[in-house]
Order: sequence, then C-alpha cells, then structure tokens
Amino acid sequence: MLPRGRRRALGAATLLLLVVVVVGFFLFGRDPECERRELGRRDGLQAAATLDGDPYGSRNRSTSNLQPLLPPKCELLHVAIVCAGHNSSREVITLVKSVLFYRKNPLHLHLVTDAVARSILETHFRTWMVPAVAIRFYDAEELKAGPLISWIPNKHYSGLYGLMKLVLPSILPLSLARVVVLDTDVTFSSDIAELWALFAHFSDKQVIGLVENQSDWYLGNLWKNHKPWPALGRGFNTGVILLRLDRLRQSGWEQMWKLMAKRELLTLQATSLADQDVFNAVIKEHPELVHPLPCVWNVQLSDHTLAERCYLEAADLKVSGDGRMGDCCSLPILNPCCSSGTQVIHWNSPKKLRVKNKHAEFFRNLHLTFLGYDGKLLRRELFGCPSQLPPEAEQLQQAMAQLDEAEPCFEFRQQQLTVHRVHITFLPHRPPPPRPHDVTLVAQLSMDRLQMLEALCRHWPGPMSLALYLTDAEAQQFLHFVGTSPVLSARKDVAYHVVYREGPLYPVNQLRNVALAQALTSYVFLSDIDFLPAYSLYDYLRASIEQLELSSLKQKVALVVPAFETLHYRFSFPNSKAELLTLLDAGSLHTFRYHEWPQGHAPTDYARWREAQAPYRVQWAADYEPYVVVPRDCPRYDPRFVGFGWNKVAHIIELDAQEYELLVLPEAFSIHLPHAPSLDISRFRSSPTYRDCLQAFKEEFHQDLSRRYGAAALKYLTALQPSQSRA
Ligand SMILES: *[C@@H]1O[C@H](CO)[C@@H](O)[C@H](O)[C@H]1NC(C)=O
Ligand SMILES: *[C@@H]1O[C@H](CO)[C@@H](O)[C@H](O)[C@H]1NC(C)=O
Ligand SMILES: CC(=O)N[C@H]1CO[C@H](CO)[C@@H](O)[C@@H]1O
Repeated sequence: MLPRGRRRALGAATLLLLVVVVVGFFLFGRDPECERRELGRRDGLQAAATLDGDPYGSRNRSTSNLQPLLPPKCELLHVAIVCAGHNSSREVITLVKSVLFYRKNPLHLHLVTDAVARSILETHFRTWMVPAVAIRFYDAEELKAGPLISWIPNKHYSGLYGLMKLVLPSILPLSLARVVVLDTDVTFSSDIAELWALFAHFSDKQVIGLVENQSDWYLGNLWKNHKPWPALGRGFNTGVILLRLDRLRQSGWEQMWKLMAKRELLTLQATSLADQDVFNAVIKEHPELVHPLPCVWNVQLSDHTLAERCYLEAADLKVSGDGRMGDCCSLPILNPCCSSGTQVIHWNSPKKLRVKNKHAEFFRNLHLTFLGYDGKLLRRELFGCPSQLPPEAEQLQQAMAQLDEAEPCFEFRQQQLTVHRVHITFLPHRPPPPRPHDVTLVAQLSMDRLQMLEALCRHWPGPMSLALYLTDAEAQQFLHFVGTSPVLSARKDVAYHVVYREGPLYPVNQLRNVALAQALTSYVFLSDIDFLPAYSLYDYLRASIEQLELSSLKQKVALVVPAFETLHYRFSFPNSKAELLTLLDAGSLHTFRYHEWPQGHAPTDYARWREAQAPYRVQWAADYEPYVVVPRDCPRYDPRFVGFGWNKVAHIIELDAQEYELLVLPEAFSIHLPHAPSLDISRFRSSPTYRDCLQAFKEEFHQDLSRRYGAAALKYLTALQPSQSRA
C-alpha cells in the first residue's frame, strides 16, 4: 500500500530520525522561536475552529477557550480501536507508536478484534512491555455474528467491522464514561491528552465529538444520481470520535441509531459507508448531540482542498512555492513547533499514502518516521505514574538490573534476559487446511538472508513458519521486498514473524522458538535458512510420516534429514538421491561441515545412508546436531545459547533425554549453500572470552539437565570434554 520511491523516503526518514534524536533534545522546549510558533499553533487551532463560519452554532463556545485543560497528571485515558486482519494490525502498531511518542498519560486501549488481530496484538503488546499501557480485547467475531449489528446489509470495504464503533457504548465496561475512538489509519502528531481535553468543552446535551467531513460527499450530486446518506451539511468524519459513553447509554443510543439505520435502509437498500453513514443520519435528526471538533484533530488527507485549508490556516506556516514546509519544520517530530498545526492525520482513502495532496510529502514523512521508529524507545516510564507492568516484566527488569557489568559474560546474560518485541504473522497468512501428516518448515533469518526466501519457496511447496530478526525500519524494507516478489507474494502459507532487534548478540534460539510456536501443522521440519531441501522432501516427509504411522506410535520419533553442503555459488541442485551421490563422488558436494566439524553429523552415518532403502535408527553421540522432523509439541530450544555455538546441539540432547528415537530417512536430503560467515562466528573465532562464556553456558546447561533428568543425564556430562569444545 506504500507508494513507489518509498525506499528512498524510508532512508530519508531513518536519517531524519537520527538527526531528530541527536538535535531534538537540544531544540525541545528551549528554542524561543519554537515556543513562539508553538503559541502560534494554539492560536491556529482557534483560527481553524472558525473556518467556514459556524453552521452548527456551537463552535464558538466549544473552541473559544483552547488553552487546553489538559487532564491531570497520571489520569488514565481510554482509547478504543476496531481492528481486523493482518494489515490493520500493522497499522494499529504504527498508530499506537505515534500516540505513545507524544503521550504523557497512562493509556487503556480497548481493542475490538477478530481472532487474527487478537493473536497478533496480544503477542505484540505482551512483548512490547510499555509501562502505563493497559490492553483489553473484545471479540469482534462474536459481535459480528450477534444480534447487535449482523442485520445490517453492507458494502463498504471495511465490512461490518466499521459498524462496531456504533456498539461501543454497549460493549465497553459500564464504568467507562468517555472514550476516544480511532480508525487504524490515523497518525498522531501531538499529545492525545489535548484531544481528551476537548471533552471538557462538551455542553450538557452533547455526546459525540466529531470533525467535519472534509469532502463534498454528503452534499450529494457528486455525479448523476449520487445519493449519499442524509447528513448535516458536509457531514462528519468518524476516523476520530470522542464518545461520552455514559450519556449515550442514558439517552438510549442503541435504540436511536438502530431506528435511524432501519428507516434509512428502507430506501437506501444498503449502507455504502458503514458507521459513518449511521452516525451522520442520527446527527442530522439530533444535531444537539454533536460537538464539532477543530478540524486539526482529523485532517483527512485525500485530494480535497478543505483539508489543506484546515492545516494551512491552523498553522503559522511558511509554505514555499514547491509545497515544502518552512525551515523549522524539516523535523516533523519531537519539535512541537513543527507539527504544522495538525494534530491527527487521517489517511482516509483506499489510496492511503498515494494521495496527491500538495503537502502529502510532509505528512508522509511523519508517517514513515513512525513506521521505522524503534518501538523499544517507547518503553520509557511515565515520570511519577505507576508503570502497571505485569509481574513477569517487573521480575525481568529486576534481574536485568542485578547483572554485574564487570562480569566477562555480561553481554551474553543481558541478551538472554532481553524480551524482544514480536509481531507474529506480519503479512497476510492463510494456513492450509489441517491435514494429519502435514509438516511446516521452521527457520529464522535476518535481513542478510532475505535472498534465500524465493529459492526456499521453490524447494518447499508446503507451509513455513519463519522468524525474522529485524529493526522496525528493516521490517518496512522486508514488506517492500515481499511486495515486489511475485514468488513470495503468491505464497500465503508462509508465516513471517518479525522479532525486533535488540542487543549485540543474535538470539538464535529465541527466534527458533518464536517460529516453532507459530507452526500450525502436527509436524515441523527444524531447518536453517541457508539450507535448500530436496524438491521432493515436503511430499516425501508427509508420505513417510504416514507410512511409519508416527502419530499412532507410543515411541517419540525424530526423523533425520541428512545434510550436505556445496561450496559453489553456482551449482545445479540434484533432483534425486542418485544425482546427489554423483555430485558427492565428483567432489562438488560434501557431507555437511565434513572439514570443520565432522562430529556434528557423523552419527547420521552417511556410508550407511548411501545404501539404505529403509529408515534406520542411529544413536545420539556428543555434539550431534542433525536437522530433524518432529511433532510440533517437541521441546523448545534453550534460549541461553545466543550468538554462535551449541544452540542446536543442546536441543538434540534435550530430544535424546526425552527418549526421542532418531530415525534417518533414506531418500531425504537438504543442502547448505555457501555464504559469508556471520558476525557471531567471526566473534567466536577471534574472542577467547566468547569461547569461555559458551563453555560456561554449556556447564550450566548440563547442571540443569542433571536436575531435570537425574542419572540419565550423566552420559551427556561424561561426553562433555573441554577438549571437545567447539573451536
Ligand atoms: C463567535 O464569537 C465572536 C466573539 O465572541 C463573535 O463576534 C462571532 O460572531 C461569533 N461567531 C459565530 C459564528 O457565532
Ligand atoms: C494487505 O496489504 C497488501 C499489500 O501490503 C495487499 O496486497 C492486500 O490486498 C491487503 N490485504 C487485505 C485483506 O487488505
Ligand atoms: C476529505 C474526506 O476524507 N472526505 C470524506 C467524506 O466522507 C466520504 C464518505 O465517508 C469519504 O469518502 C470522503 O473521503
């Protein structure tokens, strides 16, 4: 949905952010010029309010005293958002980032979600751990099927979900008197408390605060037979709403909107614009209910001129001929004088960011800045307000604070304790229908391995669950990467889970665990991103699982997929075991890590595999780390192994300790492609401390094994000789 040239804009946004972070703090609140402009902006709000005269007779009163009556320190502000599906879930995160960036109050987010959005957002907020943000979910699917809204015919692109804004007074807790309702496609450029403060300007009768619609839609006659729903004047836009829930409940809101909607539907057949039509129809009948808000709280960026008039008149702006904002405003965030008078930008058209508005570039930069903004920076405490973090998060913070910086393995321990923000199913995902023998390929990667994805898709036609270790800005590049690849765009059975970067060491096992936890099939193939499976592997594995009747066996089984490697960047991938053996004999393929680390795969017994016609059992031995297919509920990877070394070895030990039988499949294979060594391997090779720390973690791992498996774990300990440590 982002425009072309976005990468350039993203790069610019990132650069901008750097500049902002460095200079922002110096400018912020100090520059007298800035303060003057900030005051100008407030005056501008008043100017904006008197745009167009005052057709509703209440504007003068409502906006005459705009020195905002900001809510008291630590007062909880409530925000409701309706969100369904993968794309909207991404939008919500960007919206919330913009709100968090400027906010000074604790927030309670009320999220009305479908099952997809719920699992995405639940994971995201749990791992984000932002102090003073409470989250509550409401089941949109239950609502959709229920009597409150399902009777409404509807042809708007947001479907029935938009209508859920109408039923908020019924579904939000009765104790809740006020709420700000936001569409997912808005971006804040100021403190939401200033919006909340406008509740204080409501008269006794007013229950709904809205900004006038900035197009001529509701005036009708846009084209022949254009018959919009009834509305007062231009009508109101429902992208940003202030709701007095208490009064709405008292005034019988539910009956009121239902009656209105039913009456209108008699002549109009179907709503064409969902909740907005219904709100407008009610307001037309009961104009006393609405409290018009200054237009800056919902600047509707489409091709219309009213939006432009709003923000230009609202701000004391120098706009040069090419549509660029004045000098001061080259830094759209942090610097309050640069918010151009606009408080909330609403990307309210299906065209979203591609709008042709003259100043769209400026708003787009603000939006891109938040897209790429590092979410962990928003974890800051609110000074003097309770943090309201769950106990686990508090414990983690304490553990982190108790780490000794002088300890040689400090960096590792810090990385082990780090909770990364996780955005599961970052892109639209449609899992295949459940099949009993299905297998999901599980792997993890960072930006430098994106180029493997297309090849992997060609080699593995089945479902995949991939964890990607990215910064917020890289996640946007990744979106673009997938969007421009026909191969990747076509695959809806590949789930991408973004784990946001934090800390110097690669959290390999945490990443694997994220991907593993999101696999939906009964079996998983635990692979690595630089391996390409045999073209037939997916079908062969499913057939093998069925033939071996794995699901009915009492014995737990791990199927071993023998691993090979090529050192050639250009090579023709074998189509069969026979072709593979020919390449092996010709020396263009090797068994995996034969030269550097033979013990990693020796127990697979490649000599036997050459001849094998049937699966054969092998025994665990020290340092064995084969690629295996196991049931989805297999043990997790040990997250203490970060960076390079022993991360898979420990997992195989765990499988063996839990008495998984290791069974090598005679026709299965997977081939490692060459790549430059990772940063972590280089550090491991060059740093004695790195190796000593790894040794220390192995020992801790063995102590834990003995605790959990008693005498049975002794064999792993005797196999652990210091001389065998990986070098
Ligand atoms: C708003 O108030 C000002 C001064 O109080 C008055 O002059 C003006 O006519 C009012 N505007 C409207 C539209 O009522
Ligand atoms: C989600 O966004 C992608 C582009 O990023 C688009 O192609 C797709 O149609 C969208 N899906 C839905 C359900 O809106
Ligand atoms: C400027 C603007 O966003 N106008 C909106 C007014 O309402 C109609 C109907 O909801 C929208 O289509 C316009 O985009």
